[in-house]
Amino acid sequence: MEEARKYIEETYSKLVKKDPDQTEFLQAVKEFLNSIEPVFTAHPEFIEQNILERIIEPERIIQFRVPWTDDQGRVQVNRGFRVQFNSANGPYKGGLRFHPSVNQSIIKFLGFEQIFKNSLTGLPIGGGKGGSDFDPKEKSDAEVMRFCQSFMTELQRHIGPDLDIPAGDIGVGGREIGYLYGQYKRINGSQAGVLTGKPLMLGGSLARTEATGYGLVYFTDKMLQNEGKSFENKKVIVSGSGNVALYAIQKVHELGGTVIACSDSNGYILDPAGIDYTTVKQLKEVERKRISEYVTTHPTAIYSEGNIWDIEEAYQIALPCATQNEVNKDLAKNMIAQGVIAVAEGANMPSDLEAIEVYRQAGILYAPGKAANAGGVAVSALEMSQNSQRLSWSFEEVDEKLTDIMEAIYTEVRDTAKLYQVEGDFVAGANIAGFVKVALSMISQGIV
Ligand code: NDP
Ligand code: 2IT
Repeated sequence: MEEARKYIEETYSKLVKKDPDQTEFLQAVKEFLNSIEPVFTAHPEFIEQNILERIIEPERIIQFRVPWTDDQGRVQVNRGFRVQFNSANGPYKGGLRFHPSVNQSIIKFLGFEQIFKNSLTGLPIGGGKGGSDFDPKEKSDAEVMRFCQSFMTELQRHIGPDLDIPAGDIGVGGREIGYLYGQYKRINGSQAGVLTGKPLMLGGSLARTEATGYGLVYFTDKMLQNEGKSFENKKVIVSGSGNVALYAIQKVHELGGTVIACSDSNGYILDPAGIDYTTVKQLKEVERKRISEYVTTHPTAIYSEGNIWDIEEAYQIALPCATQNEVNKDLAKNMIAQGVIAVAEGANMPSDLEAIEVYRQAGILYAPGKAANAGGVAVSALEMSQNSQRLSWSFEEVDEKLTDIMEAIYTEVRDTAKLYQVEGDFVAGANIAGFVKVALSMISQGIV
């Protein structure tokens, strides 16, 4: 459809003029725009309503100073962000990332993808994201606490249980959410539902910690089953060793696969006997150490510096669970050369646009993050439900709901791709299915 193509191209070039330096945000928008052209034949009203230009513009961006005092008594200053991207489907929902690389472009790309991911869950949540360039590594608990208190002192005026509900992401886990929650409560009075991913004793949900990694593996399993395949006897590589990676490793082993390697930002470990999940959990979740330490208790494993996707070792399934753009064209080609048949993303945008093209050319199964890693935010939404009802569901109950949600997302993404005549293209399936719901919801609310 000529008109749609022109509309898409014009929208993108306007954005490039406005935000030329926001490379990650432009990349996420480009990936989205590249796949949604088929929508406009069925929905010409999306052009009349200028939905694209509206959806790529955040409803609101909040940026603030976060001053705090380190253990030496020096005053430090970080930058805080919250992007309230789209509330058509419900209150803004999305994590907070604490990492030195955080800037407006990164928070906007994450917030943008969150809109469609949250829409895919089928739960009533809009999209948002936030964070800071604060680096929690090598900081004492007291420093992390003082930082979180300062961060929340500003953020609290912009969020609320029916308005905007942050959670974790890179560098933000139960410890940080606990400190953030404590400060919110101190300023506002008790509000269990204002953050998710809370420690259990503060009203957190069972299975939230595991949800993203488990959900990723449930999704991947469905995708494999559809082709008559499974995790059974497959060799798998998982990048990262944080929250998402850890529980993905555990679930792959439960389903009969063997994870032979995982990583952190310094390097990777290769253990052909299978990565020992309990050692990684102890090292990364409890002791906050480097993955290189794994080899001290597992002498058969090898530690190497560099990118995990450079590994030359036969394996079949790749689960990137670390960070954006960790896989480029050459690394994607290397995956294919090692025999990879499926890539499913636990991280947000871990494959760059050229890597995605390599997967496509090779004809392998490829599940983009906004579909495959939606289990985390889905269980966050279940945490909100439990908080509102003053109930807490059992681990099994939450895990069962998570399984159903991931299956429903898989089916919707697959069937949407088929419906729009791009069968097997899960990028298009996820973008279109997520987008159409949000666009219709925006139109029903008028020009706001
Ligand atoms: P964690 O902070 O728990 O772990 C992040 C992992 O990725 C660590 O092993 C970290 O290594 C590694 N990593 C981080 N930055 C880089 C980098 N620049 N280069 C190489 N490795 C890096 O975060 P999560 O596990 O929560 O998040 C991982 C990914 O999953 C992110 O893309 C996040 O957005 C996404 N995600 C998270 C969800 C959640 O519920 N937590 C939900 C959906 C998606 P190191 O320790 O050395 O920094
Ligand atoms: O990227 C993500 O979906 C998350 N970091 C989880 C967000 C959430 O609100 O649980």
